[in-house]
Amino acid sequence: MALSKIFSAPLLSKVQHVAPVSVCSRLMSSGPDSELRAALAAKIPAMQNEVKEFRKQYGATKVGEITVDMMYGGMRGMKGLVTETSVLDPEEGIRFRGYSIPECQKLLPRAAGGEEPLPEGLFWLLLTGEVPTEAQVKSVSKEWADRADLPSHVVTMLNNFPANLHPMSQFSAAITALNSESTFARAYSEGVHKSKYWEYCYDDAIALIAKLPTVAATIYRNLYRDGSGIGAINPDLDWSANFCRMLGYEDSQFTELMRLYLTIHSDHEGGNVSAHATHLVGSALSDPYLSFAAGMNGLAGPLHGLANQEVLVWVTRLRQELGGDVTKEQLKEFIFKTLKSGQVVPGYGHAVLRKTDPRYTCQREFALKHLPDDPLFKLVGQLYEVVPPILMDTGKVKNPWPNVDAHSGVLLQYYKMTEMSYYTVLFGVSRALGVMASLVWDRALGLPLERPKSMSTEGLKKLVGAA
Ligand code: AMX
Repeated sequence: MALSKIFSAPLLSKVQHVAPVSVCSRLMSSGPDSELRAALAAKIPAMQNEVKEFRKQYGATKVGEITVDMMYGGMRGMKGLVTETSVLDPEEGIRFRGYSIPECQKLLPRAAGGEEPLPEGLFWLLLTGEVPTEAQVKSVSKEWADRADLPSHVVTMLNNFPANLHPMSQFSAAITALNSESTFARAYSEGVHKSKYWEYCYDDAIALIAKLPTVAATIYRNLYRDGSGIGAINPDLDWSANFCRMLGYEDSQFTELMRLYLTIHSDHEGGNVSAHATHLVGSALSDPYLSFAAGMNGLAGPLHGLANQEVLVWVTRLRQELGGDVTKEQLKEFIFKTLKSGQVVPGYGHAVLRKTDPRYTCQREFALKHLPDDPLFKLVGQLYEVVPPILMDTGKVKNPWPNVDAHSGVLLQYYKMTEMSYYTVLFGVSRALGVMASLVWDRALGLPLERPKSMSTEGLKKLVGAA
C-alpha cells in the first residue's frame, strides 16, 4: 500500500484569528475522558500547593556553591534544575519516580505472555508517580494507537529526504514539521489562560509520543527497505508491538527487547543534554514539538545518544582489524590506539554515574537469557574487563564503567537490525516518554523562562578578586 494512502489524516488548518477558550478546549483530542489525563489532573493541585508552600518557607535557602571550575566545566555537579520524573544517583543509577530498573521490571504491567515492562506503564509512572494497572496501561496503548497517524506534509517531507541525510536529522526535522498539529501553539495564539497550559502541553505530548514510532518506522523503511509500506496501526497492539510491526520485525523476542529498550532509555533526570534542551526550549513556551526536536538535536551528538551508533562503528572496526577471536592484549592495544588518536572509547564514562550503568546491566541480563553464545555479546563482555582499568590509568576519566550505549547495539545486531546509524532514533523515540512527562509538569508548575546568568572571563576574574 502506498504511504500516501495509509496516512489520510488531513492537515489542521492554520488558525490565525483569536477564538474563545471554549474553542481551544475542543482542539484537544485527549479530552477529560482520558484516564491518564484524569489521573494527572488529580495530582496537579496538590503538587502546585506543595511547591508553593516549600518555596514560601525555603525559597531563600542555599543548596550549594558554584565554583569557577563548574562554570568552565559544563556545570558538572551544579544543582540548578528541578525535575520530578526521575533522579540519577551516581553510585546506584536511575530511579524513575523512586523505582529502580529491576523494580520497574517487576512492578509495571507487561504484554500478554511477555516478561518486560510496557513503556506505556513507565510513562504513566513518570507522569503521575503511580504504578498503573493493566487496564490503565491498555487505555494508554489504545490512545497512542488511535493517534499514530501523520499529517500528509510530514509523510511527503520524509519521503523526499535524500538517502544520505542522517536518520536523526530526518527524525528531528519531521518532529519540527509536526508542530502544525500543536494544540498548545494554537491555544496560546488564541489567548488561552496560563493556568491551562499544561492541558494543551499534555495533549501535544500524547499526540507526539503516539506519532513517533510512525515517523521513525517511515524513516527506517525509506532508508533501508526501499520505501516499502509500514502497514496500518493495529489498535489492539501495544506501542512497541506496533512499532516493531511498522519497522518490519515480526520476532516476538525483538518486540520484548523493544519494550525493555523503550522503557530504559526514557529518562535520566533533568540535566542530560536531551532533557535539558527540551526543558530549556519549552521554557520559552515553544510548543512541545519544537521543544522535543531541540532535545533530539542534542541526542544526536556523539557524546550523548549518538554514542550507541559510535559503539557499533568502533566495535565493527575492531573486528575488521583484529578478526573474530581476540586476546586481551589485542584489545588493550586497540583501546590504546583509540586513546592515542585523541578519541574517546564510546559507551564508557558518564557525567554523573560513577558505577556500571544499571541500563547496561539489564541489557546484559537480557542477552544472558536470550543470546548467551552470541560472539558480539561475548566481545562486549571482554571489553568490560579490559576498558575500565585502562581508562582508570589515564588518571583523568572520572567514571571508567560502561554506560547504556555500550550494550544496546549488540542486541539490535543479534535481531538483524544491523543499520547502526539508525540506533539513536530508537533512543529518541524512548526519550520522549521522560522529557514530555517533565515538560507537562513544567507547565503545570508554571516554571518560568530559563535564563541563567553568564559572565566573561574578565568579569569572573574581577568577581573572585583574581590578579
Ligand atoms: N574515553 C576516553 N576518554 C574519556 C572517556 C572515554 N570513554 N570518558 C571521559 N574521558 C575523558 C574526557 O574526554 C576528559 O578528557 P579531557 O580532560 O582531556 O577533556 C576526561 O576524561 C574527564 O572527563 P570526565 O569528567 O570523566 O567525563 P565528562 O563528564 O566530561 O564526560 C562523557 C562524560 C559521557 C561525555 C564521557 O565519559 C565520554 O566522552 N564518553 C564516551 C562517549 C559516550 O559513551 N557517551 C554516552 C554517554 C551516555 C549517554 O548520554 N547516552
